[in-house]
Amino acid sequence: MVKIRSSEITPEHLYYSRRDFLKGAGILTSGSILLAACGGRTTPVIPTSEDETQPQTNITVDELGDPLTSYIDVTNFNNFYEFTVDKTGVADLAGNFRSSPWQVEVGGLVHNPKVYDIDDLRGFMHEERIYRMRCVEGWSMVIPWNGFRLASLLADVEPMADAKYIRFETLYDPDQMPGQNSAWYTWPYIEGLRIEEAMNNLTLMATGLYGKDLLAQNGAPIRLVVPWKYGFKSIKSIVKIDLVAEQPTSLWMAAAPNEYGFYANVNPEVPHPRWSQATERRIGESGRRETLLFNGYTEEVSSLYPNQSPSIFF
Ligand SMILES: Nc1nc2c(c(=O)[nH]1)N[C@H]1C(S)=C(S)[C@@H](COP(=O)(O)O)O[C@H]1N2
Ligand SMILES: [Mo]
Repeated sequence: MVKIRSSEITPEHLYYSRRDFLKGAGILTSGSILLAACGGRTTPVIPTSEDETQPQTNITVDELGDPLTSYIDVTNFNNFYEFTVDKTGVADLAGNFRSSPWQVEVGGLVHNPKVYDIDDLRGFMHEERIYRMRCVEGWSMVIPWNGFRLASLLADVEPMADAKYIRFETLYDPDQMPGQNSAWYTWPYIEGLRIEEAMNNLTLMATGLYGKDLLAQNGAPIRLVVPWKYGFKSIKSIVKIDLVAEQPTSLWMAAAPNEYGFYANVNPEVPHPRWSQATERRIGESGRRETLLFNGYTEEVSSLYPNQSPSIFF
């Protein structure tokens, strides 16, 4: 059950640069600006039925001993702006989302471009991975994902030598995703990784959680999970993956270039321009926890960033 006060959460979208504000204000009434600014407010979620098909996992804690976040919370407290900026309203609005049939087109600078049916992707070796997820807003969860390594998919398409980055794209379908009518953002949602980050053992393409197929609110049928970076990098409901030579511009970089950079590696000592990142609220717990460098995955990822320059924390 999510019990969390709005004062503990800092919505990602609250303020914009003057340029973006003017762009939005030309289209929206002042009333809707106010509404958007309240979008991060949260109310307790009441499960609608006892019949939540029981999630399956034998694991109860992560490698640090932190308990898993409940299935109810993982599936009812979400950031998915294609539906709504209200975290407790995503599950309901995503209820009729069609995640099948689904294809993922993988191309760009590869020798072997392919269009995968989602069932083809189920053929990649699936594993269970328990990861902490730290949202840039200052809340976090521990989630048992099911998925396969992005490295396996990349090996299948054979990146060319000049492929330096990967660009991911979410479905664009405003009829199903009403939030995509919002003029505040440049849809579709885009994210990117450096190729070495994509190849890292931790980088997962998730198709399920708690042993069940992903629900729409968590990014069905397939999403990225990059646990050492802020949650917004873990793009949902992916339809297109391109290997590219230049660093992609993400939706968040375009929306608020002073606030969200390309790397977004978790670091408690580097505040967001509008709030501290030193602590976080673990959903389901009271009080706050200290945020860990690289979200606790330093050992696994530090070789990616040999000189730890400040730019990798923005
Ligand atoms: N396409 C898309 N992917 C997205 C988002 C989004 O709004 N759209 N939100 C991101 C943010 S800010 C977070 S914290 C995580 C939340 O994932 P969850 O709802 O499955 O916990 O998804 C990320 N992926
Ligand atoms: Mo987030």
